[in-house]
Amino acid sequence: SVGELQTDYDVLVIGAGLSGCYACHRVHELGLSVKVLEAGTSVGGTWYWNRYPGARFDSESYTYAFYFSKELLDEWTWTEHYAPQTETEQYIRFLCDKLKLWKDLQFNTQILSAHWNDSRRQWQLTDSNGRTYTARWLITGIGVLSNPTLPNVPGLNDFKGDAYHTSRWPKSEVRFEGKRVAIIGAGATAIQAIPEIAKTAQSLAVFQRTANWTMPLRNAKISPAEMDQLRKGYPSMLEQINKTRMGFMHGSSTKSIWDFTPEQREEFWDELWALPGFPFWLSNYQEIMIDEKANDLVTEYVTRKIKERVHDPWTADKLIPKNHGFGTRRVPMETHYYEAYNQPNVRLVDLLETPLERITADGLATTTEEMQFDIIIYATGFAAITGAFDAIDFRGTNGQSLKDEWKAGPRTYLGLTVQHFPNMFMSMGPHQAYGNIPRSIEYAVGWIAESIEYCEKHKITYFEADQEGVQDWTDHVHDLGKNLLSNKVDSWMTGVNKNVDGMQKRIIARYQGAAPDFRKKCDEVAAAEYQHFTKR
Ligand code: NA7
Repeated sequence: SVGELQTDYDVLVIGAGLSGCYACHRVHELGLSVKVLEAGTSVGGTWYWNRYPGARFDSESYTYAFYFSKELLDEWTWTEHYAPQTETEQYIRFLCDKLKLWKDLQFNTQILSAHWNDSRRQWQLTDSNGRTYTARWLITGIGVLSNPTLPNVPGLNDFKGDAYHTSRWPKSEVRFEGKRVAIIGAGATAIQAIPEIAKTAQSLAVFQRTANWTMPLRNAKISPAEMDQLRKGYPSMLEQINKTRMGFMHGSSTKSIWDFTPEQREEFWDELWALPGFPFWLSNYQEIMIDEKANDLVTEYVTRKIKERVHDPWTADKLIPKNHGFGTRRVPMETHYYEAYNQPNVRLVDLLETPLERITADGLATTTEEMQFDIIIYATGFAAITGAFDAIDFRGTNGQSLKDEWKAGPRTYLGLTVQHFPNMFMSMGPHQAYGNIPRSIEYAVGWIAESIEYCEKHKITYFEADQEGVQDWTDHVHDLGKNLLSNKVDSWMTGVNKNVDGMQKRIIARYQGAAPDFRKKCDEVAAAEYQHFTKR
């Protein structure tokens, strides 16, 4: 019988980031065998790859982490309110030590394909060296922003200097002293990196296509006494996080912008602006993400903030986004970003006016200028969300490819499973609640582990989302996104990447309801013995 067919492992996990590490732990608790296959040389995922200067959390460290173990919470110390990449990478290594995960993590293993074998009811994965791995269950922990992309211009291989994508940053230190540096991109990554690079580079030219709205991060060190207080506060923090829409401490406001005078609004915005982190975006008036008139008002407020800080009027004007309102794309957090443009060694180039034409042997060329550089940094982002899946040849029942299945946009059941892909679960796949990603991962992986436990207990060897479940969920996710201004703008959040064929059109890639509603729905499905799953 099917049950007697051997597999290498009970469970295979792709990716050793936060998802993969926690999945490994949960599978250990089930007493099943597991292997986590990771392309990098060690753990960390996003926090392994993105080691560019200035890389750090935009979310409070103590909320952007796991909460499942009191011991881990008690023993880990954060030293900054918004942890730098190095500290987060250490945190993930600490998890692996404490949870004894290392023996089941396999590095330098890039998975190229994952094929379902219907008659054997198992997954077979193949890595870039042709090695294969089989398991009855597959969990993907391949990330949301993990498949980096470069500009689609000619000459990328011609450049003789050093070139780096920010998410493929070398482990050895990159020094900028005496160097002419170019950075392409103006997203969250570039906005963190630019002020850091500007400190030492001989010159830094920023090549910006679309400007982004930002907010001040206002990072600070955490003293040991403060960390003690934070630790005592974990239970109430968790309670608060579990209530909010995005899984952060900052809840949505119930205030209507139209109930207040311009002076009162100004006062409210000044208060929010003075707070560290996300509140100005997440706790603003309830209409700002759905009503263009309300959005125009807040956009005007942030415009003034930029003008106050950038000395050169031409540069200030270029740093003000023209084609989208505040908050309709992911809002990067900044530290001395605008001040960097006041330094004599920093120059902004507007690629909307003079587009990038090609990379050359000694620099790059726009439509009007050829420039020489020693280092080119690509802060050009990712084939986001579905892009991580596109990088692996997933084949389900009847050899069905996942790329084809999602040709017109992702179709999932609960963002956790896909029809025609039995026994496969996604942590942070499309149509999941994002926001506070570690909190979402903790929930998703928990749900997945419980599903596998249920199947094992009931001798279910085939577990597949059905057509109706997928249709209803996909419709529901689309409905939730209907009125949001963010869905009318090109960004990674709407699945657009102009460098990639097939990613030119906006899609609904994320669940945009409230995180507590998402969890409630998934809990209900599980409680109803996995409604809309085919179980054999
Ligand atoms: P993003 O936010 O996707 O930003 C990528 C940036 O690169 C963005 O400014 C792009 O401009 C720019 N880009 C991409 N391709 C080109 C070309 N060909 N020419 C010029 N400029 C280009 O990625 P990040 O890494 O900054 O941040 C990712 C997320 O990580 C972030 O939102 C946080 O959630 C954490 P465009 O906007 O397309 O005009």
